[in-house]
Amino acid sequence: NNKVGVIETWLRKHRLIFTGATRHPFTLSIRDGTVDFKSFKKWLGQDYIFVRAFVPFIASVLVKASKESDDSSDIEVILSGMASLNDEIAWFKKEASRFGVSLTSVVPQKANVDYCRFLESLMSSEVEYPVAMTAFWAIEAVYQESFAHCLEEGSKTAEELKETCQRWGNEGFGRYCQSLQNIANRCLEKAPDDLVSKAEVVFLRVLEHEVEFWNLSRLEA
Ligand code: HMH
Repeated sequence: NNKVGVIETWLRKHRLIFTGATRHPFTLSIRDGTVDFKSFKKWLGQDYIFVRAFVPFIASVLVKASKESDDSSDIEVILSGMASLNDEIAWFKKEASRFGVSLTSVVPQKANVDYCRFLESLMSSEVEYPVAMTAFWAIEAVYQESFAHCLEEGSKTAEELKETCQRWGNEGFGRYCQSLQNIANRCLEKAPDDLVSKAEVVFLRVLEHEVEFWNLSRLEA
């Protein structure tokens, strides 16, 4: 099957918007070694809150898959995503203590609250599996692309931040994102046009939320 997937088509069509999310000034500053550690700490605290809200979202995708998917291996991929979030939450706690960030006193900023609210809207049983799966893939793909770029040849990422970049930029996470993309593509190929359009809008909304989220790292924000 050498058909070009729906997602590849979107990535071409919306290249500039996708690049806006995956080559944001914050992650580019990690890559070129100029990032302010205060910005990094701000992002760390906010992302911990986001990741906690991401767990029930993934659980909702798992429920949709168990009811609507025609391929039982979807469940295993989604479940592995949930398992890695378990790891991730422990990692956030460790990393926060290393950087002196108190996770219990982090106040969620507006962009974070808005993003978590968006996730909640996608948890509704009225949101179809292909649409939710598209969002899931896009959310993970932005982090994968952003942090893999910080580890590429020629990057000047500070030693202290390499572990963070590895978390989302490693090859295994890349393969996991590819699996999510394959699932989303397969679902979208069988979906009626109106659902595909709906998923495309959700994809673009994720990219907007991701940019706003990176913007939270700005100290004046
Ligand atoms: C805001 N988007 C945000 N945080 C994350 N941890 C991910 C995506 C990837 O899991």
